[in-house]
Amino acid sequence: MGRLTETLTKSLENVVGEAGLIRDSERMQSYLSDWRNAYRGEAALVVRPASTAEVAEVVRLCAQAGIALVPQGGNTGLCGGSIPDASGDQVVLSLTRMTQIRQVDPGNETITVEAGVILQRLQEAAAEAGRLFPLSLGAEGSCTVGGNLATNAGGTAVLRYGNMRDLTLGVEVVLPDGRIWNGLRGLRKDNTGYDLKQLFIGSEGTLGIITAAVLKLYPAVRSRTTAWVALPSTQAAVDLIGRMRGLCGDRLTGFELMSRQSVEFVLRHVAGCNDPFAEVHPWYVLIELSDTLLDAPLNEMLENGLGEAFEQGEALDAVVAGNETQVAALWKMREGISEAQNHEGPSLKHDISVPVSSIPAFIETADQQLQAAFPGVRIVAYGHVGDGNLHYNISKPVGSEDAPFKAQAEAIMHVIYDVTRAFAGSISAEHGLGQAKREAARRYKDPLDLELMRTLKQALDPAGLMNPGKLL
Ligand code: FAD
Ligand code: 2HG
Ligand code: ZN
Repeated sequence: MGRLTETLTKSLENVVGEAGLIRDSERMQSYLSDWRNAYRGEAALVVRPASTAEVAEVVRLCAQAGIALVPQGGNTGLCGGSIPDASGDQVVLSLTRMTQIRQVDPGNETITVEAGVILQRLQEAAAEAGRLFPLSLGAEGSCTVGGNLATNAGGTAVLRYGNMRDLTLGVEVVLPDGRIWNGLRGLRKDNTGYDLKQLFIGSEGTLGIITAAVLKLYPAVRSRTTAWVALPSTQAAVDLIGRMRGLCGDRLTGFELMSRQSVEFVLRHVAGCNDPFAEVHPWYVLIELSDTLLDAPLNEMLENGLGEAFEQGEALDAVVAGNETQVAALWKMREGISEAQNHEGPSLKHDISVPVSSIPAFIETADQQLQAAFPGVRIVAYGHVGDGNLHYNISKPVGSEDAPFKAQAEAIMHVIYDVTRAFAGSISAEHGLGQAKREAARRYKDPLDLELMRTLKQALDPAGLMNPGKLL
């Protein structure tokens, strides 16, 4: 790897202007660690190009000099993928100045946006056009389209609309040598060979810099109903989602599972959250139904489904939000878990997926093995039931110190990932591998998967300058 020289810095400044370069150590800090402070690195420079042409020129100049680049969007990723290493030789390439909404095409039901557009801004732009962009996740006020694409983000509406891969028709990418690949096609049918865009989606910045994308739009939602339901078990959650799907079909747009431990953390740490029930229950789900029709009879459907669930013993208690404020309050309890867990000391995150039907057995097995091997650790299990995606996170035992708990992190991870493997699951459902799970992937992924991935990496980035040390 090369090192940044004063001459190259000057050349980069000529490309991006003074506003596009950060050299000052204090101003650089927010680009060098993630929001949890779980990962920290150093950088020679932060470059913030404002157009695809500028990105291409920055990449070309760095490639010539052998300088490694770390693409970064909103820096909300949970696996340290956007954080440079400790060498201080890497350059952070931030896309946050690329914020144009290039085109809204209602006839084609598409929107073309640049990589630095914040997800929430994209949702708003879709709404302004009378449409829905359905990707939704807790970090939507800060994460960017480029980061969503590079991690193939999921979130809370995947059961109805799919993840970022499913929502994308085309991408524009600056390749590791600085050439611009224009894959910005808004086509739903295109069988002219390999689907190249899919290579870049989920590649976590290791194959090129995504600069723009053509994304699918959906009809706007005009009716919505949201409920918070207490359940006796995780099997009840699996039964209930099947029941609600049978009754409501695609109107089921959210089904989020939370353990009591997760909810307790939120009640303790997130201002304005209150338990809707007087009694304590072991599990909860947040159910959302939505429809494009105004005044769709969603409450009736929900009540029918819940009525059956109460009869079958699947549900123990339920509240239905009566207005938008109550809807927001219920979602805040769900979306607040990640932040709340930070207040309980270091959290070990395991973003796993198993077949939906295996969720109860997975949780039972992992709980038993963990409690036997690491007595007192607190299991914070929650997630997106419809996708089989659990955030099976762990907090340290009450009253214990951080250091001995952190020392057990790898052993805890192996217990959880061994159980995940036993249920034919994935060790990263939606957050990616980044630097956090690179080693785990070597242990848990098929060696041939890894070999094929290395072949692609070698073909596209032979010098290894795109986000080295991440994913592979
Ligand atoms: P960053 O964190 O900046 O980068 C993430 C990765 O993408 C890095 O490897 C980086 O190098 C690469 N990258 C970024 N931009 C580009 C680009 N333009 N070209 C190439 N590579 C690039 N994720 C989910 O899937 N579902 C959730 O429900 C969810 N909830 C979250 C809740 C909270 C509170 C938080 C903090 C995070 C959550 N996430 C969730 C994590 C999620 O991955 C990110 O929020 C988001 O997708 C990353 O976007 P970003 O712009 O912040 O990317
Ligand atoms: C969520 O679903 C996110 O809330 C974050 O994916 C999960 O913090 C986590 O572990
Ligand atoms: Zn999630």
